[in-house]
Amino acid sequence: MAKDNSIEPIPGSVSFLDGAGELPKIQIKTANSEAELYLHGGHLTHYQRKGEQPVLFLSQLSRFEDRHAIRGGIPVIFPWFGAREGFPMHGFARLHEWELKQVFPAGSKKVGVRLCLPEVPEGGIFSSFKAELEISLDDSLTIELLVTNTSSSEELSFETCLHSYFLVKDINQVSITGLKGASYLDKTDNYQRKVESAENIKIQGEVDRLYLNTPGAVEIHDSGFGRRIRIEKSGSNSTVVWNPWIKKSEQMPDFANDEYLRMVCVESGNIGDDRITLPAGKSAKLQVVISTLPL
Ligand code: TA6
Repeated sequence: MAKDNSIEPIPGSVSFLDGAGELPKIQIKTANSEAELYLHGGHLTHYQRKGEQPVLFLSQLSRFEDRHAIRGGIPVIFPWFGAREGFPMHGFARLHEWELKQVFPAGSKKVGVRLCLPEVPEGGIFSSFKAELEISLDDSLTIELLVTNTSSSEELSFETCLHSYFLVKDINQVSITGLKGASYLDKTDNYQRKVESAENIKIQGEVDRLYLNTPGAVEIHDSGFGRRIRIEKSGSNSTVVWNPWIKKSEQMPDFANDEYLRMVCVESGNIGDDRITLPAGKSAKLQVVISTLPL
C-alpha cells in the first residue's frame, strides 16, 4: 500500500485490506456507518449507515485495474471534466494510485483518512499543483478535495468534480430537488442552455445536465427505499445530474444493461464557466457532505 511507513491502521476504525483486483483498499468504520475506498483513483466505493441500504452505487461489472476508472462510487474528476483531445476523459486523478498520508484517530469526532495524488506523468501539462483528498465519517460522509497551486508565479486553471453515483431502488420512483430555476447545459441536446422548471426532477430517459451557479444542497427522493439522500456542498458551483438510460448503458462495458434503473449521478464540482483559476500559492477546497434522511 502506497503510504508513509509510520501510518498504522486503527483496529475497529480504519483497516487496510486487499480489495477487488488485489488493489489496496481502506475500510473506515464508526458505531453507525462504514465506508470503503481504494487508493486507485482515491476512489470511494462504498458508504452505508447501519440498518440502511448502501448510499453509493457500484457497478457489478466495474473494472479494478490500472489505467481504468472504477465504475460507480465517487470518482475524483481533476484537473478537467469531460473529453480532452489526446488525454483521458475526466482528467487523470481517477486513474492513478493516491498515497495515504494520514489516518484520523478513533474517538475523534470524525474517523477517516487523507490521501495525496503523487507526481504523475500527465501532471507535466499543468503548472505545479498539489491535490489532497480527505474522506471522513461522523453522522454523515464528508469528502474534501483540496487543490493547491504550488507555483511561485503561474496561475493554475482547472475543473474539479466529485462524480458521485447514488444507489436507488428504482429510478422510476426517484425525484431530485434543489435545482429549480437553475440554468443548465443539456448534453443530450447539443449542450443547449436551458432553465430547470421542475421542483421535482424526474428521470424518464437519458439525462446529462450541467447546472451552473448551483452552490446549494440537492436531494434525491427515493420512494422505493423510503429515504432522501441529501448532498450538501461548499466550494462548488456546478452540479451534474446524469443517468445513461438504456442505450448508453448498453455501450458501457463496465456497466450492466439494466443498472441505469438502480443509480443516478448527482455530481458536485466546478466545471466550464464555473472552472477555478488559482493565483500562485493559493488553494481551493471542494467539500461534499452526504447524509440520509427518512422521506
Ligand atoms: O458526468 C456525466 C458524464 O460526463 C457523462 O456524459 C458520461 O460521460 C459520464 O460522465 C461517465 O463518464 P466516464 O468517463 O466515467 O464513463
